Amino acid sequence: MKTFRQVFAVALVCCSVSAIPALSQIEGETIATSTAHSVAAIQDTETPAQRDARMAWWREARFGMFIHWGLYSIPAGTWKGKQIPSIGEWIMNNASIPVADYKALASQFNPTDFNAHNIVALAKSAGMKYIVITAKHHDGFAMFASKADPFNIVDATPFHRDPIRELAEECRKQGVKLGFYYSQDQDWTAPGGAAYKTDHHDLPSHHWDPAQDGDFATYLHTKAIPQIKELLTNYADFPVVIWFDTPTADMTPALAGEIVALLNQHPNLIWNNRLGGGYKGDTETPEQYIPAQGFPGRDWEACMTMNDTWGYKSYDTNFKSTETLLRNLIDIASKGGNYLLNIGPDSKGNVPPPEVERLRQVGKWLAINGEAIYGTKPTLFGGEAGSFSATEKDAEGKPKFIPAWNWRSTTTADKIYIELFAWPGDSFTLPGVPRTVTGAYLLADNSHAALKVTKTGDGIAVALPSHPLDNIATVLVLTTK
Ligand code: H79
Repeated sequence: MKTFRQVFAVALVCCSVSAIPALSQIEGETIATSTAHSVAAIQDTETPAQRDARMAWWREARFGMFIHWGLYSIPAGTWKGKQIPSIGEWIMNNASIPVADYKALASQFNPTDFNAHNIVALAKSAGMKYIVITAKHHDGFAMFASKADPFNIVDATPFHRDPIRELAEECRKQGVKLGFYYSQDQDWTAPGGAAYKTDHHDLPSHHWDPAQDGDFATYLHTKAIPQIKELLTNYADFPVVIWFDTPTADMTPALAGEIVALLNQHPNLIWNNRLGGGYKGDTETPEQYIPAQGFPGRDWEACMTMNDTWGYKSYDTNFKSTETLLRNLIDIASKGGNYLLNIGPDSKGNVPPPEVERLRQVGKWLAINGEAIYGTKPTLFGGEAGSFSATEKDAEGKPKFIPAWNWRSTTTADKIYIELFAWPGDSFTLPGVPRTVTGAYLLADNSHAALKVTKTGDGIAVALPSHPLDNIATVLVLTTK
């Protein structure tokens, strides 16, 4: 058995970040003294076993639905007759829309087609285990009932309903978990909220309307923190996740610490690495890309769009194929991560049909092959994901990773799953397997008919039928001991 010291040493290496507090130990007890943080976060003080328990459902889930929905679904990418480039939820910033003009959109927001039951059922039919919805994006509009600020969907629109409450109720009924995205730092309609127009996240705020000017700490104390409190306390079992975004230098360690003190009161909560103030949170959040090798030792979640926008844009029809979406899910699972895949409902509350169609198709595959994804561990191999180019460099000047798309692998205690993208012919060979293989079959074959396995030195060859059972990914199961 490993000693407590050994276990903890591993945990520290895994998240070797400056934010981790100095630790001293007395016989199995951890005393955390925060050096970098004035307020120690739960991640700084819990034991590895407590962390595993807190993260268990999230690690099992592997697939979640991101929902970007707000006032930006009304202009839907067009302002004053001009199509505004880039992501739809940024239209206020990208078109430099004055605060009063943007706020006036609220009086037109009446998404009477919104149906929480159908959205949660859609997530379920896609095989998604959790939902994260924009409770407030950078535009500052709260999609929930808020006493802290009147610019919210209940008080400022003819709709007068709280979709977050309706989703929470449906998620409870249908057994889906619910988390809230909250833009804690950028807020383009609140005085003092941050705004930036470049990807240099630590430049000072860049306001385009004097109505945005003000003191950041005052914004935080009068709007963001009170609203985070509302979100943490008004929805019974939820949120299970708080998803922060785009921290700037305005979010000092001391200000972030005030938010952390609130989060600490919810000991099962999971929150991401985008709070700011030096806090690392629970999860790495690669956005719109899948890291070559995941984040070994860290929990991580790739968030991605199905087309090229998060918030609805009427003319963005550049949808990825079901094949790409499904292979992304498998690729991510094989590297130990979660896939948070976005939908962007329109201003009436309808989910765009191409998104519904793709989610249903992914769900059909998962209904048959889900055991190769949910709760699995990363690949035991690694080379199958691709390799680093000897000549090509990436944007940072490092060797470029060239992905390969022949197969991926996921793992459980007694099985190795091989998700075959390209059908290898009449036999699949592995030069080395770090376990003893006791049998093989195709997951989508109802009878689980045994496939012939031949030993080849340290590896195996598995005899396959002539055609795949699924054109996107056929799962070969190796039973192991
Ligand atoms: O909520 C979604 C995005 O709105 C948000 N994060 C995801 C989950 C996000 N905020 N910033 N970014 C993503 C990346 C920033 C891109 C920027 Fe730009 C480049 C900001 C300014 C230059 C994109 C291009 C937005 C405006 C122009």
